[in-house]
Amino acid sequence: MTALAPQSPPSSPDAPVTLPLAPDPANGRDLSDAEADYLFDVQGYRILRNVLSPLQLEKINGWVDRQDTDRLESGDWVGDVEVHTYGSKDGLNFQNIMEADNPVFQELIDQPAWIDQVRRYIVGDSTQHRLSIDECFLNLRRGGGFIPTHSGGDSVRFTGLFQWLNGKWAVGQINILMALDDIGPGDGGTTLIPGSHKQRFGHPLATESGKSMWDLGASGVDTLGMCEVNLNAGDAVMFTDGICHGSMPRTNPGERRIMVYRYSPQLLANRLNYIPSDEFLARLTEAQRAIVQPVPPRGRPGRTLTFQKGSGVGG
Ligand SMILES: O=C(O)CCC(=O)C(=O)O
Ligand SMILES: [Fe+2]
Repeated sequence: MTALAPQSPPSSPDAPVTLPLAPDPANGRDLSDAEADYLFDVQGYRILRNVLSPLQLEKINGWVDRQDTDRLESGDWVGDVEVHTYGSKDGLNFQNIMEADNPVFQELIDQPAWIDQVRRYIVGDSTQHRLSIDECFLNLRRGGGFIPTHSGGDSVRFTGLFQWLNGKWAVGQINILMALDDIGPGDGGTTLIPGSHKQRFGHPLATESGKSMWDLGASGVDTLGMCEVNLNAGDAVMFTDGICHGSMPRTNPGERRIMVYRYSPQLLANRLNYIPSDEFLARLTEAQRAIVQPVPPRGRPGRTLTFQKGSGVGG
């Protein structure tokens, strides 16, 4: 990993580097919109502090504490929330977490702390495009676990689209990754390479081996240029899905708890295609329903849907 000023010098060229909790180029003052846009454009991420209140954290962690996480496995359901994993090491995901039986998960669909920023970069003031939730999950990760490095500007993925076109933003996906407890050294923090949503070359390790960083199982430690994002409980990192990112391995005892709400224009199909339940739709506000189901499904009246266990869910 490489060092980011003004961090203390790493002990070796490969020593992990930690991104500042709140990048502070303005020396404590709030950034103007132009400054914030500039940094988001060139860096591809933004740290959002205290976006979850202590009460929201308590409700979310309380929900997790009530789950039998030692016994649950991929393919199980907790109400309308599906237990899932993207691979053996990335831990347990509670997918479609917005339907979990506590209103806090619903509240976060249009959480004021981030929704306007997200909307602005993805759909702006367009009357044609609508904002939608692409995926939302809560992730638990224990000893040795990490998510391999993935994404980067060299790969063609619509979720990685990041453009300023004809005077407007056109961003394909923005992730809000929230820390549910403090995430520091050894906790398996998210890692990213600032600016790599614009990279033109694949990662050298992948190019040399002819395999993707994901298939190589490269963690943040193995990925040149990675920086570790340390967060306090309630903070979030907002990033374009086009940035090259992954995580450090979890080496501390216990588990890392995070949640990710991903937003996209509605033209990008919902990643795992959970169909919102009628009960859930009924309790959403109009603004939330517009994000959860921007275009209601159409079909012959009376037709019913058949769901297939496990289909389409995987890394
Ligand atoms: O688990 C992490 O820290 C990163 C998750 C991730 O890759 C994502 O949210 O896109
Ligand atoms: Fe990712």
